[in-house]
Amino acid sequence: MGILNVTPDSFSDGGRYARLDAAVRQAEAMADAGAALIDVGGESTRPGAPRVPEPEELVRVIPVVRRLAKRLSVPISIDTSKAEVARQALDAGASLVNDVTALRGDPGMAGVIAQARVPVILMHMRGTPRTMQRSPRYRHVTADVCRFLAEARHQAIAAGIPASRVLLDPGLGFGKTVAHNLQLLRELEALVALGAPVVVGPSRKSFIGRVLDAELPDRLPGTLACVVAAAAHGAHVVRVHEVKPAVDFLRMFNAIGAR
Ligand code: PMM
Repeated sequence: MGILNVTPDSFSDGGRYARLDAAVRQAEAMADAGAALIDVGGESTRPGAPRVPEPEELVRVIPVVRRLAKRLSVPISIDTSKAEVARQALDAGASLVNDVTALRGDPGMAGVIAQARVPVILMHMRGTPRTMQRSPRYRHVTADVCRFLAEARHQAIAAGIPASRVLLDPGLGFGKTVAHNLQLLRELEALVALGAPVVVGPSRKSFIGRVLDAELPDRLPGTLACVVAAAAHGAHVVRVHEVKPAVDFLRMFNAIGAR
C-alpha cells in the first residue's frame, strides 16, 4: 500500500504533493513501482496534529481520488475518519476505507461503509493524535490491541459490514512507546490469529528514528527492516511511502521462502 498524503502538514512529506498534478504523478509512480493499493489521506495524524475541518479535507482529497480512479488500475483507499469524506471518496472511485479511529471517530462511518459494500481497515489508537503520545500505558500491549480490534470488528459486523471485508491494523506509533511498537511487530502473529488480513504501517515513524537515531528522510533502512519483520510475522499489507524498495525487499524475502 503506497501512501499519498495530500496534506500541507504531513510529518514526512509535508506539502510536497499538495498540488493535484504532483499527487497524480506520485501515485502513478507508486503503482508503476508495484503498489497494489494507493492510500489517499488529507488529514495528518502525526502526534499533536490539529483536526482538519471537513470542507478542507474534501477539497484536498476528492479531486485527487477522482483523477486517480480514472487513471490507475490499482484500487484506491481513502484514509479518513469522517463519514462524509469517505462517502464522497467512494463516490469518486475509491474502493476501500482506511479509518484510523476504527469507526469511533464518526457515528455515520459504519453505515457509509456497509452501504457501499467496501472493505475497511480498522486501526488501533490510544486517545487522539493530539493526546496519544502522553505516556501511553498498557497491561500487555499486544493483548490489549488484539482485544480492542476484536471488539471493533464485532461492532463493524453489528453495523452491517461483513467480517470478510474487515482488515485490522495495530496502529504503530499511535499511542505507543518505542518498546510497545517493537513488541507489536514481534508478536504480530497474535493479531494475525484473529483471522482478518493484517495491515502494518511502520513507514518513517519516529520509533524507527529513536532506535536508529535517524532523522527524516533517513528512515528507509529501518522502515524496510520493519516491513520484512511484519511480513515474516504474517502481515498481509504494509503501508509505505517508498514503494519500490519495499516491493523489492518483499520479492526477495518471498524468493528466499523464509516463512
Ligand atoms: N499511519 C498514519 C496514517 N494512517 N493508517 C493505517 N491503517 N495505519 C497506519 O499505521 C497509519 C495510517 C500516519 O503516517 P503518515 O502521516 O505518514 O501517513
